[in-house]
Amino acid sequence: MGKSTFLNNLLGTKVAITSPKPQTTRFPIKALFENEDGQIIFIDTPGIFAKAEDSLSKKINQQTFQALHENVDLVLYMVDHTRKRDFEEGKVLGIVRKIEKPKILVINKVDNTEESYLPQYKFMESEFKDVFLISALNQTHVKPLLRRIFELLPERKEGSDILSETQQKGSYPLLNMDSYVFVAELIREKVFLMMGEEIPYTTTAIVDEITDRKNGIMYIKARILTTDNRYKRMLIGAGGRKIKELGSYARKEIALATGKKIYLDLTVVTDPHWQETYY
Ligand SMILES: Nc1nc2c(ncn2[C@@H]2O[C@H](COP(=O)(O)OP(=O)(O)O)[C@@H](O)[C@H]2O)c(=O)[nH]1
Ligand SMILES: [Mg+2]
Repeated sequence: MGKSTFLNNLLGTKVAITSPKPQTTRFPIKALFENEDGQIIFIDTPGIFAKAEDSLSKKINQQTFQALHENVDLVLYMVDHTRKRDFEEGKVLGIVRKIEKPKILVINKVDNTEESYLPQYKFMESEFKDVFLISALNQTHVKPLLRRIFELLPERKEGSDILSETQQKGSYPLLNMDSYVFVAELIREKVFLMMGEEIPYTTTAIVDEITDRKNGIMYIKARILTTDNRYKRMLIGAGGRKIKELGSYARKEIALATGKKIYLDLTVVTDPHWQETYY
């Protein structure tokens, strides 16, 4: 799709994890964009689950819906022309239609011309006054889109601090995640990137400890939770190779993000109820 990629590349720093698998994002992510024209708080949302049967999908849908109806001034509706329009896409359009705020249709992945279902999205162009064809990956046409966003956003009076209106748990530009959650997200991303189709959806990551040690090393203790011993075995891999690889990939990125040397103590735990406990 590209929502999280769009936000990361616009900010020039990673705030949201991304992967080729659908439903990578699990909760709305708030981040602050600033340039000479002003400030924008972006909310990156998960996609909508058409069939929300398990408790996690239900919670994700509920939070996404809530985020869209919270004090939002403008909606960017992003579609991926390389994917066939399906039932889920129809459901999202239904939700977007009901929001009485300025809306921009953003057709993403114009860099990919190999596979296109663009004709299936054409009918939307008459519904949206503003349509932008962009590449979130290459930042193509992102500048004019940004200019239009600034035009459509209501102007706040000078001195009114938009940041005070939002929860501030994270550090700039990430507004609603502390370092524990952000590091857990980076670990979860590696599971999405390195494991097969099924496993990412059976897992989450929890960070239990982040300590700056005297020797300059940042010690991080984290767990990957999965619902079944079968998945646990796959996450650990033969001779512990998979978890080692996962940990090393995550560690490198955390080191890059923090500028510190990282010791990552990562274990895999079976917990069939993590969906209820942690989401
Ligand atoms: N070719 C291409 N791939 C993209 C583009 N934007 C995102 N992607 C890829 O699409 C996949 C899903 O992106 P992601 O940002 O996680 O989508 P989200 O689920 O909407 O947040 C990732 O593998 C991205 O690298 C783009 O403009 N062009
Ligand atoms: Mg996402």
